[in-house]
Amino acid sequence: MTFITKPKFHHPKLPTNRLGYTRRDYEGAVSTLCAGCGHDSISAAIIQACFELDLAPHRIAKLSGIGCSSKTPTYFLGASHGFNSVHGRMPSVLTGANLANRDLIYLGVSGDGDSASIGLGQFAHSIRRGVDMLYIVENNGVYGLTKGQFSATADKGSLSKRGAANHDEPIDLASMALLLGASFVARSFSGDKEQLVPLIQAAIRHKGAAFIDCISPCVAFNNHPGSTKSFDFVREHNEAVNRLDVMVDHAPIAAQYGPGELVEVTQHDGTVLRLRKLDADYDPRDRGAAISYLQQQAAKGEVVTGLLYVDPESADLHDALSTVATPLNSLDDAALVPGAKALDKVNASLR
Ligand SMILES: Cc1ncc(C[n+]2csc(CCOP(=O)(O)OP(=O)(O)O)c2C)c(N)n1
Ligand code: SF4
Ligand SMILES: [Mg+2]
Repeated sequence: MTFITKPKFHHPKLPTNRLGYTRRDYEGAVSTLCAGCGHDSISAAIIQACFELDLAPHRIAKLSGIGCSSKTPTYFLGASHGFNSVHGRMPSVLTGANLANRDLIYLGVSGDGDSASIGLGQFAHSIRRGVDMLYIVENNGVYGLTKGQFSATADKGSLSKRGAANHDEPIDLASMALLLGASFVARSFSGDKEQLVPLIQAAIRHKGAAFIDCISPCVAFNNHPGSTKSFDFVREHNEAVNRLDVMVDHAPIAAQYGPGELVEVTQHDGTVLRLRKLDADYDPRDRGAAISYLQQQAAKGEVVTGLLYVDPESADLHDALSTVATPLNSLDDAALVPGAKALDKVNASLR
């Protein structure tokens, strides 16, 4: 993969976070994506979210598949662990890494082709198993990297750049994630950083499978009239159900939002999600209602965004499997080779 390294110098007065890092310390190589690609805005949102959460870059592992979206981990968190896997196979690689070392923060970055087309099975199983991760799909409705074929998230009737209509029903990944049992589900838009940054922060602090479907227009192949994944279409049909402030242990990361009823949800690690309701009837703690709301609004051509669902009592795959708390590479010989007596005991318990 080609990339251009960014010069490391920066202004000595750049603000630092509680770890002493500047925002620049969370950047990666210079992006080689098309100018204006939505994916670059998502990279910028991830950089801001991690800087503000005071995360040590070496504590994060970013994994991806293949596609323009899957290239983006090269452009953020240059000092973090990274693994660029095979098309559609990121979820199983992430699951394996997470099982081997639960001490890292896992960030899965994928595209709509990568997750809804070739990787649909992998997406589904990582979500239903409750792998502790933020899984983000940079959803542009096309295979950008291979020059604009419809992906499985393209809306029925949506037009390609050359005017051909898509005849297939779309897969709505947010609805699927809800059906599959994800304990955190959100949808956002690459052009709305105010909404996206706190959603990323809340998802990172969430325990279990957190999924964000982020509409991210492809300016080269899917930003024309007739596309339902263009900047203009999403701006005109964006219906945000709530706005979010994330309060971590030390101080609130506050955003400026208009009036509305406030709801507070405390997550497993003490993070408080302060939600300002924009739709008075929407309750993000009701999975069934979220699923039907998404379907109703999709039928009207609306793109519902915001925190769609959160389970504050969430559990993850390690809880289900009762795995050892220590990362496997830190276990000593006594733990790894407990001896014949321990083996006999295990065998006896299985008879
Ligand atoms: C096994 C396999 N099949 C097909 C391809 C070709 N291929 C590369 S990227 C891609 C689609 C990428 O689309 P998406 O995941 O939506 O990412 P985008 O480029 O739109 O961000 C395809 C079909 C491949 N690399 N490997
Ligand atoms: S082809 Fe589309 S998805 Fe790929 S970099 Fe260009 S604008 Fe982005
Ligand atoms: Mg795509």
